[in-house]
Amino acid sequence: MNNHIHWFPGHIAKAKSQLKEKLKQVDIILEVIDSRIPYSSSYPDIETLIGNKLKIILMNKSDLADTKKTKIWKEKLEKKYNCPCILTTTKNGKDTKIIVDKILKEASPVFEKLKEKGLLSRPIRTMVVGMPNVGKSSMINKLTKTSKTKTGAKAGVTRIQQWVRVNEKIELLDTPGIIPSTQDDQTKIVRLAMVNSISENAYDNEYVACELLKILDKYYKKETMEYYNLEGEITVENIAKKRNWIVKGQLPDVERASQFILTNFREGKIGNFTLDEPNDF
Ligand SMILES: Nc1nc2c(ncn2[C@@H]2O[C@H](COP(=O)(O)OP(=O)(O)OP(=O)(O)O)[C@@H](O)[C@H]2O)c(=O)[nH]1
Ligand SMILES: [Mg+2]
Repeated sequence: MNNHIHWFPGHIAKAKSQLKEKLKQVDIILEVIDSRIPYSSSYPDIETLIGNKLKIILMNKSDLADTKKTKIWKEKLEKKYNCPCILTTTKNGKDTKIIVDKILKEASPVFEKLKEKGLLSRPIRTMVVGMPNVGKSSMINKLTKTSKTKTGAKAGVTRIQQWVRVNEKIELLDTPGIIPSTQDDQTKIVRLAMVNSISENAYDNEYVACELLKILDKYYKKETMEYYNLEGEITVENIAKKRNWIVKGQLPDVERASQFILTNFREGKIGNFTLDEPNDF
């Protein structure tokens, strides 16, 4: 079977051109990435897209990631992009003050300049960008303490750009998740599929579940063996057999098991795991 994954729907192509148009109006970029795949969910060559705009990285879904590796990734990203990086989760509202303060601090030089020129002060305009499903809209709802933007557990929920106000000092622009149009780095795309950042129509569940199990076997063997109560190898077949999921011909129901494994991982049921190994990048 050809397992090459390619997903670049029309709404993403449109979102990218709209993002470039809006760039002139914004002072600072919040790039939201998924802490479980900090490398694979960072938009490659983001500078080409956003130019030299100020940037803050939010390593979101940190509640689902491996705390030790998250810390290493934070330092790596701060060094690489020369910008602040904040660990966040939208599961509580604890991070909102830190984010708001950081936006005010980072954007203050822009406003000092405007004041010097005698221009009227206006709210800081912040554009929230990132790959699909990383939690951009959820983060905006936390920051505004509302449900103004639509969220959902699949890729491509936000289809339009939308301005919302945090307070009299900050405005946020929610944007649809974007991915590059060329997807030569298949390791990256498969990892995006693992965390549900690309449409499930674009890949084969069994293939993605098998690739996920290879990573779990390498770095999180004990937790995975325990969660699935396995004695033998960590494979989709063995997980199906263990649960007595058998189809015609006494074969293990690999499709059912694959979906189950992906859901368990995405919900953090097996454990808090990071798939991009900091030392590999
Ligand atoms: N565990 C956990 N789940 C989160 C977090 N942030 C968002 N989610 C969940 O992730 C899913 C996607 O969230 P959205 O806010 O819709 O993501 P988005 O980046 O706006 O997605 P698109 O609009 O499709 O690009 C939802 O099911 C959220 O509940 C987080 O910090 N931790
Ligand atoms: Mg959204």
